[in-house]
Amino acid sequence: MFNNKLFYFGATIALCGGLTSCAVDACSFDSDYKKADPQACMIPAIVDTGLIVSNKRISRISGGTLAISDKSNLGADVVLMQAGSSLKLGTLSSEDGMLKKEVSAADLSIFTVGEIKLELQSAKLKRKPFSIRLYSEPSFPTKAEGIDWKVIPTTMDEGASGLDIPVMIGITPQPSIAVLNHTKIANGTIKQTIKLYSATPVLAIMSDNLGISLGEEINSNSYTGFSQSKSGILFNGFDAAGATSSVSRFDSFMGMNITQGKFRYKPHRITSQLCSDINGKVTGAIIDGALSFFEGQSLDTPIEINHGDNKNASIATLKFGIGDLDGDQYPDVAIWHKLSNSISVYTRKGDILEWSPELSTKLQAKSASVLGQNFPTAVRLADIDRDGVDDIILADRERLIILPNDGTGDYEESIVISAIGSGANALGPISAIAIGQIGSNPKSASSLALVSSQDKKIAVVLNQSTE
Ligand SMILES: [Ca+2]
Ligand SMILES: [Ca+2]
Repeated sequence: MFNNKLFYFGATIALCGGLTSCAVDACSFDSDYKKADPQACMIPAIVDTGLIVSNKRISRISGGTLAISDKSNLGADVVLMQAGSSLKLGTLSSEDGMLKKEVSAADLSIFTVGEIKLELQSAKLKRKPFSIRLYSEPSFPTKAEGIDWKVIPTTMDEGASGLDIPVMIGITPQPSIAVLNHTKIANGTIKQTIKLYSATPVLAIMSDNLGISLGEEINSNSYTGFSQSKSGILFNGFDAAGATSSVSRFDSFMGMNITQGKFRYKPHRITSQLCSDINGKVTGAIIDGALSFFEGQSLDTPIEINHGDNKNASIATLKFGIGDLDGDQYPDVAIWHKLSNSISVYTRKGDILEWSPELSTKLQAKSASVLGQNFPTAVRLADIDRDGVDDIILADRERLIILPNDGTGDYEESIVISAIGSGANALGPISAIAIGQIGSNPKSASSLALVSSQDKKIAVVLNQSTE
């Protein structure tokens, strides 16, 4: 065979020898070359484009359209599958291998939100199933007079010379909403108070301010910061009767220097933000102005961070969120970069957190375009549409912005709520966001609790999406 090729190659060159111009065609190298049969000389034009699916997400509430194409699998059946349930969408055209199918919410009712597989059956060429995410879009009331959300003005603490300033907010598993307030008192120092608002039923909190006094708080549980539990964000508390080493980890908040009871808050480190993923595997904190990440929910074991070729990286960032953005069950980190006003993603590679170009490129562009000239005041990650991967939730002055994530680094849509409330009932610039389940409906999707430090108000925004 090899000799054959050489022979034909040699013959062609020889024939060309005396001419001024001579094309050596590709067939010259083929042992099956037959001058009498030019058709046989053509290189087979099979270009396998693979299985192409138009979108990676489809709404469980409103359905959508899926366009599927596979030129190598004409006539194959297209089936959606999830844990024993399957739905045949149709058959790829025997002419062009395409199928366009409108899928209704009723069609999708056999599936639950999360990952489903799109498979080809009776296919000539075997394909890896294509992963689609079924989501349930959040549904927020848009009118201020809507009964499901309300702005709550925070109250003045007894003995304080200044107003309470809410700085952090969390949703506890009970569920209730916890707000960390800073209050200036007479001698000029800052003390930490905590108010808990019962959230069941939500309307009840609006009229009853269930503030807990500082004394009560110290005698039972004290809270030092925010972390997250399986049910949402909560203050990371410690029991006053059984102090653990974790107490000294959160030396001070926002410049506080306080000594209370037998616990000493050391002033040498200022932790202004604290947040972990929902399972407590990674914690991020801004300590003395620098962002650091740690193993677990303590601040003992730092995780090295590698910015790689991320041109947007800046260490001066003050906003970040932790969650699972690619669905591998391991927490990823989203960091806002001040220089480019964009957000990028870092994933765990062994012992370090490494910049992920795959998960960052489109998000950097999307976040920069949606933010425009405004810097975000809060960045959080949570699965607001329950498709199994966390979404990016941002505040940018009065705006609440949700960037639904498809798990592969693409962010096609964005949900922008231009303001929470209006007139006297407006929340004002949002300074902190908490996401978790609120309300009595266990099927309800995650809701939002928002703080405006500037306006000294908090707001509860119920997500009414129940699939
Ligand atoms: Ca992950
Ligand atoms: Ca999601």
